[in-house]
Amino acid sequence: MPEVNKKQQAGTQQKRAKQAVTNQTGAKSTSQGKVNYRYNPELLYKKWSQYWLENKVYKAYDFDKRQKKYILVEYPYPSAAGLHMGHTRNYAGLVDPYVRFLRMNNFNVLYPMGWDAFGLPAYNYALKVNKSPQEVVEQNIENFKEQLLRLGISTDWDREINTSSPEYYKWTQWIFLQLYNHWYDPEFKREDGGKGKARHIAELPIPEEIKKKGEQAVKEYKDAHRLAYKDKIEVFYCPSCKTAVAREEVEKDGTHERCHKPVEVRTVNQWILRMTAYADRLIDDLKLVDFSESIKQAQINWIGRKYGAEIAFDVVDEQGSRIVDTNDAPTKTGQNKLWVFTTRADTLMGVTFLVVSPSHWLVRDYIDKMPNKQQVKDYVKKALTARASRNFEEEKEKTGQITGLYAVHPITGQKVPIFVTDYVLEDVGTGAVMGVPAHDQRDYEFAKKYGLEIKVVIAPRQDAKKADYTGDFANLIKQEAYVKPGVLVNSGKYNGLTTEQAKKQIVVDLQKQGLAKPVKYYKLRDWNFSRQHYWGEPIPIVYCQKCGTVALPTSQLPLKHPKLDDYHPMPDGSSPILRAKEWINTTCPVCGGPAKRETDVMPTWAGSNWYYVRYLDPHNNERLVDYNKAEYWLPVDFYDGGAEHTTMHLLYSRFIYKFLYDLGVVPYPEPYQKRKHHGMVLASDGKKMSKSRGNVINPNDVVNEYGADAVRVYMGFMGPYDADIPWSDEALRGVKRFLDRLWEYILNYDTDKQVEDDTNEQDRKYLHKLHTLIKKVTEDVQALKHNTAIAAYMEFLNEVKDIKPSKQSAEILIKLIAPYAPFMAEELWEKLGNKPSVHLQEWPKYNEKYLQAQTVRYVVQVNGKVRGNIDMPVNATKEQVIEQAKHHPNVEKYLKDKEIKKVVFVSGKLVSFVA
Ligand code: ANZ
Ligand code: ZN
Repeated sequence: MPEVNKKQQAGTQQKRAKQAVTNQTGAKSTSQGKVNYRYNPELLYKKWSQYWLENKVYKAYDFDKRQKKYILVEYPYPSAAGLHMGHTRNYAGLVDPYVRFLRMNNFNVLYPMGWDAFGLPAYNYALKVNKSPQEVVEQNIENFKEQLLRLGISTDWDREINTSSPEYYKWTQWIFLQLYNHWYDPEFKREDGGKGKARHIAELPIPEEIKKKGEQAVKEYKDAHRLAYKDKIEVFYCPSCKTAVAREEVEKDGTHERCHKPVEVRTVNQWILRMTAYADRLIDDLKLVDFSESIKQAQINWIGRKYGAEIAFDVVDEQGSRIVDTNDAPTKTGQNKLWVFTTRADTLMGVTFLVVSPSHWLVRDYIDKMPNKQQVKDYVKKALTARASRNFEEEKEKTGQITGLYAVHPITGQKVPIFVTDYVLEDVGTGAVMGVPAHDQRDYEFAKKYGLEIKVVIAPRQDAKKADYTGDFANLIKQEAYVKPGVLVNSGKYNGLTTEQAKKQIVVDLQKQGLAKPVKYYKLRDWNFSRQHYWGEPIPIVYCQKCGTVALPTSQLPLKHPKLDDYHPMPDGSSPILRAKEWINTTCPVCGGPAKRETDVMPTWAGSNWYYVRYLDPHNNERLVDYNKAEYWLPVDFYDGGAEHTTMHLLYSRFIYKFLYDLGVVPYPEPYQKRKHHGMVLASDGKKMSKSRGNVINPNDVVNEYGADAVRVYMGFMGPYDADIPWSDEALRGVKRFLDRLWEYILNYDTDKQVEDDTNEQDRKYLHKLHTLIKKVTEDVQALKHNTAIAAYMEFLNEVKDIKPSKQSAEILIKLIAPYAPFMAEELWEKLGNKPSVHLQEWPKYNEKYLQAQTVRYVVQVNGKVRGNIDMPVNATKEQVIEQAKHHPNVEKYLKDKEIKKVVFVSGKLVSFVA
C-alpha cells in the first residue's frame, strides 16, 4: 500500500478543501441581504474527516484513567459490492451515535473497525476478475474504508485490522497450534473456582496399557485427545463451491448458504476443533453476561445438553457367533461392542431391534460379514446422497435395510436384528440407537413398516398395578408410541419402578458389568475446521514420512500462502493450493527429512473468532495481545451484531475466547458483557433488499445526494434499534429538511445574547424546552432509542423556530446533534467561533430547575365569555393572577367602565369576572 503518497495527497486535498469550504460554506449575503447558510456535505466531509484522522480525535487510550467503554460492532466482510445499507445503519446510524455520546460523557471509548477478509466470496470474485485474492481484498478494503470515512464513523483507525494480512493471521495460526498442543481436562479445578481446563499435551496422562503398546500407540492416544485433531468424518460438501461446508452453512432446504446450490455428504479426513469440551462452560457461563433471554436460549438449545447413557450390545451372526471380537477394537473408543446412546435407559427391556447410521463403523468395517451385504451397500449409497438434499426439519418416511446381523440384549441375552437407517445420525451420540417401538415414535413407525415386535414396558401406574405389571398393554398404543413417563412393566425385576428410578437403576446395574455408562450428550458437535480452497489461513501442519503429523514451530509463523499463476480449483474440484508443488514439499521441522504441507485452510470464522482481542494490541509482533491491555479493555461492554450470528460466530468466538482464557492469554471468563441485535433495513416494498429483486438502495448514492449527516440521522430516526424497517425516500428527505432548518436556526442565533435570562418570561420558557430536550436526548441515546431522541429534537425545533437562541443555547443544540450529524455539528461549532472538536466537548447537562413546566395557562372570562388567555408562573398567587388577568388588553376592554361584582378563581385554570 502506497501509504506515504496517499497521505501527501490527502494533505493537499485537505488544504484545497479548506479553502473551498471557507469560500462556499461560509455565510453568504444574498442581494436581499438574507443569509444563505446552506451547507455542502461533500466539502464538510473532506474538511472534517481529514481533521479527525490527523488529530486522532477518536483515539482510544490504553490505560487511561477515565472509565473505559469497549463498543464493538461485527466487522464487515469487505465485498466487491461495497458497503450495504445494513452496514450503514448499524455502524453509522445506530452504534456510532452511542459511541460519540459516551465519548462526550467522558468515557475512554474504543470503537474499532477491521476487515473479515478471508473466505469464499473474495476468492470467487478474484476468479471472476482474474486477479489474486490478495489484490481483490486490498482493493475492496480501500473502498470500504473510504465509504466508512464518508459516513463519519468515529473509529480509532490506528487499530484497523485485516484478518487476511500475515501480521494478523500469524496469530490465528498460533491459536490453531495451541489447540493442537493442548487437550482438555474436564476435572481440572481452575483458580477461578470453575472446573475444566485446557492443558498442554505433554501433561496428558497416558494409560499403562497404551504405554505398553509402544510409541506409536502413545502418539495415537495423544492425537485422539488434542483440541485440534484430524478425523474421518462425514461432511457436507458443496460441489459448486468445491469445498466442505459446516452444517451451519447448509440451509434448511439442503443448499449451501453462499451459492444456494445443493450440498452432498462426503466422508473425508478433516481438521476438527474439540468444541464440545467447552460445551458445559458455554452454557453455564451465560449467567455471567447480559444477553437477552432469547439469545441465551438459542445458544443453550444449539448446544443441546442432555443427560443419558450409553449401553453396550454384542454383535453376532445368525448362529450367535461374535462378529466384532475383542482384539479387533474398531471404534474410536477402542470398544469391541456396539454402544448405543439413549436418554431412556428405562425402556431397555422394550428393545426389539437396533439401528445404526449409514456411516457407522459397523457398516464401514463389517459389511463383508453381513448376509445382506449388497442391499446394505445400495441402501447406504442412496441414503448418503439423499441426506444432504433433504429438509432437516421435514418429516419423511422412515426407511432402513436389515443387515442380517444381530445384537445381543445385555440383560435378556435375546438376539434382535440390526438395521441400517438414515434416521440415525452419524454424528449424534454413538450413531447407533436401540429401537424401542412402544415408546419412541420414530422407532414405532419403523417397526410398523418392517413388521417388528412392539413391546410395551412403560405404563401409567394405575393400569400397571391392576395388571400386576405384566400383560401386553397393547391398548396403550393405538396409532402412536406411548412416550409419557410411567412405571415399568414386563421388565422383570424392574417392574414397578418409575421411569426416573429405572433410568438410574438399569444403568447402575449394567455399569457393574462394564455394559453401560452414564453420559452427558450434546447436540453440539465438534467443529469441522478444514476447508479445501485457497483463501483461508493455511493450517500450519506438515506430514513427515518419518515423524507423521508435525506442527510447525511458532517461529515459522506466519505460514503464508503460495503464490499461484492460476487460482482456479483443480479440474477435480480440489484446492488450487495443490498446484504449488514447491510450497507443499518442505522439510520436517523435527527431523529435517522430506515432508508435505497440509493443503487445507481454515474457515472464515477462524479470523472472526478473536478479532476483537487483536484490536487491543493490533501491532504486537511478540504476542497475540498484551495481557495488561486485554485486562484494561476487556470484556467488550457492548457488542452489536446480526441475529443470524447468535449460534455460529457468537458461540465459536466464546469457545475460542475460553480456550485463550485457559492459556492465560486473556483475563475474565467471558468476552462480551452485553449483546444486542440490530434490525435490518428492508427495501421500500418491505422485502429484503436483494440484487435479484432490484430493490437495493446503495449507500453511496444517498450519501452523495443527501450527505452523510442526513443519512445517519435518518437511519437512527427510521425506527427502533432492533426493528426491521422499510426504506423511505420521503422520510430521508424530511430528515434532510430538518437538518437544513437546524443549520439555519443555529447560525441565526441571537448574537447579542450570551445566555438566556431566566428571570425573563420568554427566556424561561425557552430554557424549559431546551432542558427538557437535553434530558430526553440524553436518556434516549443511553437507552439506544435514537428514533425518539431525534423525534424530540424535531419537535423542539418546530416549537422554537421563531425564537432565536442565545449563543450558549445554540452551542448546546450543536452538542445534542453531534452524535447523529457529526460533520454538520463540527462545522457549526467552528462557525460559532469555537475550536474543534465538538466531539470532544462535554455533553450538556440539564438543569432540574428548568424541567418543571414554568407557567400555567389561565383562561380569562368576562360574564361567561372567554376574552383571553394569560400565562402565569406556576407559583403565582391568586392575587397576582387576578391582577394580571385584569390587565389583559382584551379583558380590559370588556371590563372598562364596569364594576367587578365577583371573581371566580380556579387554581391553574380559570379566572372569571362577573361585572
Ligand atoms: C431409546 C429410546 C427409547 C429413546 C425411547 C427415546 C425414547 P432426545 O430424546 O430427542 O433427547 N438417538 C440416539 N442417538 C441418535 C442418533 N444418532 N440419531 C437419531 N436418534 C438418536 O434424543 C435422544 C434419543 O434419540 C435417544 O434415546 C435415542 O433414542 C435417539 F422410548 O433411545 B432413545
Ligand atoms: Zn519428520
